[in-house]
Amino acid sequence: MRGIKRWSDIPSSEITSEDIFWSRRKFVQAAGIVSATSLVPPVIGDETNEILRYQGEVSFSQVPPLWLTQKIGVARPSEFSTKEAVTPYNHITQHNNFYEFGSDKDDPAEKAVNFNSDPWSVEVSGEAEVRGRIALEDILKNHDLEERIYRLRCVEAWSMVVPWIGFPLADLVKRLKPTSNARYVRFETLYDPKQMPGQRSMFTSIDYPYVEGLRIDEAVNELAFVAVGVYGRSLPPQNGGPLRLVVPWKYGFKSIKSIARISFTSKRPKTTWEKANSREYGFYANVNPLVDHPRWSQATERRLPGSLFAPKRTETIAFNGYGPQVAHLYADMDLKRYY
Ligand SMILES: Nc1nc2c(c(=O)[nH]1)N[C@H]1C(S)=C(S)[C@@H](COP(=O)(O)O)O[C@H]1N2
Ligand SMILES: [Mo]
Repeated sequence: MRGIKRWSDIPSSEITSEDIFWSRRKFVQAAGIVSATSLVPPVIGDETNEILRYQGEVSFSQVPPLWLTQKIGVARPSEFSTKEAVTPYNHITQHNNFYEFGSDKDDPAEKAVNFNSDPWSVEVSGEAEVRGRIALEDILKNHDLEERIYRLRCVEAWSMVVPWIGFPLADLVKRLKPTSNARYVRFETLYDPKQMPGQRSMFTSIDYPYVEGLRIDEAVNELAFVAVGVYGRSLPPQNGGPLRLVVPWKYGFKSIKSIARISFTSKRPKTTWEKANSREYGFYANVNPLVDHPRWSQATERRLPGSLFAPKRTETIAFNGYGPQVAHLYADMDLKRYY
């Protein structure tokens, strides 16, 4: 295991200590809270003790179970969080890719409002000592939750900064005890056409259930994360509630939502986007400004939110800026070939 590192990956020209202070403070004010702590600027470069919370109104037909709300409520900040300004809650929850609920960015928020994910369980199979169906509560009871503010870079060349709540994927993988034959972890999204209109559509461009996968060494990297919340709340269905993957150094499509199955395999799983178009989407999908998508450049990205008249275009960084933590995983690979 490598030691915990502090963040120093953000070009200092892009963010000032004042930005950090005002982004947190504006957030707290917008939420209508005036607490003593909100008036005290955090010591820059130090961890603040509070996680970001969205206090505005949200309405979903499903109220998260109390134990989950309580568990999320005691999440702690993480050293791995970026200090960049976070994307507002409304953008994170209303600009989504979740083809099971439609292919327009505003489809998931609209069509997943009634998604019922309680009770939820995950079926574990394959090359692991622990197999079978595990209830969400049993998955979570062994893990303390933390907030990880990560950049999310979509292959479509937009990006956001998201305050996820969850726990390291490595801790779950270790608990499931993969055998020595396990070289990959395969994830599958729920298949439930009654609840997911995209799975009933005749015009779908991808196969369901949605499948993703990681090499085991990628899966146990300290940055690979399982999210169950965002902005101090449980994860809304459009963001992949109740349980999703977050792999911040890879294009967003690797961060599979609403996981219902996990299996350990000796062979590389066939993943959804690679199956749909292997020339455009690879298994690795590491963020890489030097390898363009066949139909567009990956050298820059549009940071959300931005307006048509004032788009925030920034340079895309290799491994989405997480190179110090993950570049060693690909040291002997030709990343132009294994895109
Ligand atoms: N099951 C499933 N997972 C998915 C997707 C999807 O369509 N279905 N879209 C992916 C893509 S392309 C991106 S960019 C992210 C978006 O996550 P967000 O909506 O929480 O920002 O989810 C990923 N996970
Ligand atoms: Mo994406």
